Amino acid sequence: MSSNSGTRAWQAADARHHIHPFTDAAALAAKGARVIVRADGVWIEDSEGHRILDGMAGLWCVNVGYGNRELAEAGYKALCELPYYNAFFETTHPYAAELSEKLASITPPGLDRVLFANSGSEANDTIIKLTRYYWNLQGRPHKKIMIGRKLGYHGTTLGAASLSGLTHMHPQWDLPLPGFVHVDAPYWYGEGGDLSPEEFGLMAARSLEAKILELGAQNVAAFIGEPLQGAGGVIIPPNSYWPEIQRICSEHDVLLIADEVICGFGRTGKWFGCDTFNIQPDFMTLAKGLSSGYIPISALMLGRRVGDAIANANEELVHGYTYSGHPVACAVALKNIEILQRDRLVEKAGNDIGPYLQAALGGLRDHPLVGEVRGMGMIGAVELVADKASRRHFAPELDVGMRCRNHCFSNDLIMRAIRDIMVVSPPLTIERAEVDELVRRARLCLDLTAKEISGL
Ligand code: PXG
Repeated sequence: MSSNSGTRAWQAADARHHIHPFTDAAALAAKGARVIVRADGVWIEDSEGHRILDGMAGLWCVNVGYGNRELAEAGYKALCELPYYNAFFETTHPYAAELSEKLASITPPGLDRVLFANSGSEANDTIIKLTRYYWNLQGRPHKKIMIGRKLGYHGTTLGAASLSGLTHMHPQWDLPLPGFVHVDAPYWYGEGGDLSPEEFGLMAARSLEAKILELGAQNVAAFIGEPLQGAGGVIIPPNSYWPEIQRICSEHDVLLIADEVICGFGRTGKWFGCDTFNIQPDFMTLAKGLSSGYIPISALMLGRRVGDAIANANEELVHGYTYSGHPVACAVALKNIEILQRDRLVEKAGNDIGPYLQAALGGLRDHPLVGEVRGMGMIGAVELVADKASRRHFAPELDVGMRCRNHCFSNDLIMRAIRDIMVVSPPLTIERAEVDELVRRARLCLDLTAKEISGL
């Protein structure tokens, strides 16, 4: 699959018929989308034969890297044996039963029950429903308000987008829905001013307490947060933040939801962000790394109090998707977890390739555009600023991050630009030489960006 005429035909078909996610359709149609035809390891290849270093593991999801035959074979075997069956009417299948048990064993203690869905958005939507149901079961039907955070990302269904605090996600759809509010993010580099990170972390956490008191704890159902915020700009909370959030949720009887869609399955250097930050949640959202993105599947883990309440409700749970716990998806997820365990990929993210990646990215600190390099495990961010000392950003209309991203794209490197924050989140299987190459290309693109903006 590599030819110029093929490229043009695919681009034309795509431009005419395919509406892309998070994309200005007309602008892309005028340019033509880059056609990705295959992938292996940390490399993707386009229809013109360019090999591109994928510093983002797709959309933060291909944790075991591309081209893993074992995952392909696990999916194929399940497709042959049991291509479909469901768990609606008194049936189950080995794949869902085994994956449920496996997830209960690898997630933190207490998270022993699971529901399956097909995407992070669906899983978070399901959590909104179960949160409502839980408080109804407790005889406290007024506890319904959901609190998310500014710069939080939880998906794009009506409910998940309402939880999200990236404000550009709301106006097109008249969101957020009633009953969804947002509090401060622990974004010290951008908003911490003269406070120390620890002071700022406490302050950001206490914006949750202030909001609960303002709304009345009797009306607040749950707080949702990503252990570290991914799509909001790789915001790593100061150490003071999560213990204070945990105290506040517990004191005010507010359920705590950890959205692990990006953090889960080794990304932060431990199995879950909750392990890294020592969080004890009532719900945990899993997707992406659960199957390394090879097939759509998501899961939500229930902590003891919600799990017990729902499992012992003695009535039908009126919820489910045709593809909840799809056998092929469960088979791939099971094999994926087996590979992560067998090849010690999470441990390596924590104490081998992860620290190597962080040190290599840290080498970019001396670049004139770079205000901060931060990261942990296999996630990293390079924040570009106009002035290092005062942490002053460029004017948003200069689109410095997008300019840098475009240079990366032209130089066969995928980095994600979030505002002026350049993000990497490569497969956990990336090798040291590939990390070096990633950082070499990143520096080149930072140079090109600096040159471009100096001419503006
Ligand atoms: N929660 C978190 C923390 C996420 O990062 C979702 C939920 C939603 O998952 P689904 O499977 O419904 O997409 C996500 C997804 C980006 C980007 O460019 C990030 C995500 C998805 C697409 C793009 O940063 N995160």
